[in-house]
Amino acid sequence: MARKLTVAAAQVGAINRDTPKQEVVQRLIDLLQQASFKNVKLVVFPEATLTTFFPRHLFDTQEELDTFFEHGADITQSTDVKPLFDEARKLAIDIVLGYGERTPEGTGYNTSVHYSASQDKIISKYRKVHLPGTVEPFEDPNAINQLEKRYFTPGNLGFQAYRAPGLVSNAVKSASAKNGESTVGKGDPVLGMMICNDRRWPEAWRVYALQGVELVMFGYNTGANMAHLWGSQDKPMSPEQAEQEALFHSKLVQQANSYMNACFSISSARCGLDDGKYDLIAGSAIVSPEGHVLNEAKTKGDELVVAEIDLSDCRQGKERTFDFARHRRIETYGLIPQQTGIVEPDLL
Ligand code: CDV
Repeated sequence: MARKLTVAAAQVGAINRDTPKQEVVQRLIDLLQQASFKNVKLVVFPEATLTTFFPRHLFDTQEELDTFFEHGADITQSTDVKPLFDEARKLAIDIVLGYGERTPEGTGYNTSVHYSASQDKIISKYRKVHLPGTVEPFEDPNAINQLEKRYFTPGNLGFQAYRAPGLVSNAVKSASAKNGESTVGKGDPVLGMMICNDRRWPEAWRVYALQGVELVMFGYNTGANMAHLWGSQDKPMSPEQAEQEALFHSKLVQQANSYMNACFSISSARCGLDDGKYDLIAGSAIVSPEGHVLNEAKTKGDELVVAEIDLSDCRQGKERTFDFARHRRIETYGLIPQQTGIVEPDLL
């Protein structure tokens, strides 16, 4: 049974430190309107979409830092961002949006939400688990910092898959399921959100895949040249080589994990040259469960990347190549939940 829908990554180009949120939100609305012309039902925006990627900066005051976060329990009511949710409702498009969340208790999270247009509410929230970078800035004043461990607390919501209503036609609902008949692969889409660095960790994908995930969605801010954070100090690369390498790894993890977990994926980049000097890779892409790139960004600016996907294409991988129930051998995977770092075998 075909379960088709048209989806998009809304890639967002340069945002400077002093760019007002209202200006960014207007750009996001423009992308949503383009999506509407192409009959898109679900749009994925990047990680921390609303501002420049602020964890690269050290702030003098908490007050200034707090301007980069959304406050309050419900982002759909946030004054600056409400027009985006209003437009999504009007156009009947679901959106996945990344932002800095400051909870009423004062905790900072790197967060993503799924707003359902048919329900007119947030139906799922994810808080980034794998926070890269450092707490303290690098000593080298020319280094580009990644202070996520300073500004955010690791996500406390786990990798919770969920279903989104109103995206595919003829979805089987619990009330209409016939007794004794399998409903696997027939209901509303099974979705999962991640954020940026999470995409490099196979455990995150596998936890979703164990819940039957059919589409994984994530935004990212990936530096094009982060010499202090990754790569070899002994084998320095040119900025061009470093960007190619970063793009290669981004595609590699998306394609490989989509294939190994038999799911579609949508990645959405915050990209371009922030403040004329902080370079972020582009490369937003929609990938199939067989690991093929269905469509990808051609620019390093605001761009909508669209593809029609058929969720029934996940069945081959889930029922044959990666039929977990028949082929996984959990009695041999004990180290995964027991150990964080590497323990080598004893020396000979
Ligand atoms: N925002 C990120 O999580 N960025 C990381 C970089 C800094 C390692 C990433 O995985 O792309």
